[in-house]
Amino acid sequence: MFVSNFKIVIIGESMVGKTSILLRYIKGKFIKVGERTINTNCFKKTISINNMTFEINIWDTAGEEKYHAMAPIFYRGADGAVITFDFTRRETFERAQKWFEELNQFSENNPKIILVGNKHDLDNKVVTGDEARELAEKYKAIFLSVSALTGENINEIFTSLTYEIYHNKTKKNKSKNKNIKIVDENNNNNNDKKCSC
Ligand SMILES: Nc1nc2c(ncn2[C@@H]2O[C@H](COP(=O)(O)OP(=O)(O)OP(=O)(O)O)[C@@H](O)[C@H]2O)c(=O)[nH]1
Ligand SMILES: [Mg+2]
Repeated sequence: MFVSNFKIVIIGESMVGKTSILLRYIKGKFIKVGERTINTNCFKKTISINNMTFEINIWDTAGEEKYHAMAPIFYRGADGAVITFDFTRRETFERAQKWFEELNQFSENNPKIILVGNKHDLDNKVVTGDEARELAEKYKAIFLSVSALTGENINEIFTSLTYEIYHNKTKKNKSKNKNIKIVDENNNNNNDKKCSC
């Protein structure tokens, strides 16, 4: 049964790995990104939850500061957001707090937010999971450590967020849906569809 279209935006500082995360999710493998994002990329993916099908449109934004003025345009209508930082660059984590504030200020949908620490595969981490979790809790968000390189928790970003958006929209009591089953249709033919942004 077709239920809804959700818009999800991926935001965060330049080079934290936003495009790599999206490509890992859509293509199922790590693709070395040769260039910084200038225009927004948008991909469509289908996720099934029990008998319901959700189409998620994922918007990858440019992290470079010079494109920042455009950001609120992309927040518009977002049902969910992935705020990304790089475990090996502290300033990207400190900037994450500002992304939370900005989302609250500019997005009218009260989007569900997931905080993602990327490059968890690297040894030279300068941010701990505990402090990231604390920041996420402050904004009632989920936190996940991920790696676009190894694939760690990449599918979970989007399945968890879709699950949260669904509950946010239906306002159903979570306890009623304890047995909810999320099927990430990675192997079907829905991958790699460009959406209309
Ligand atoms: N070790 C490691 N490197 C990664 C990972 N994810 C991305 N990278 C590398 O980090 C660099 C930046 O990745 P991008 O995906 O282009 O970053 P971005 O956030 O999209 O950058 P902008 O488009 O400028 O906003 C690239 O060299 C990637 O190969 C990861 O999980 N682990
Ligand atoms: Mg990019």
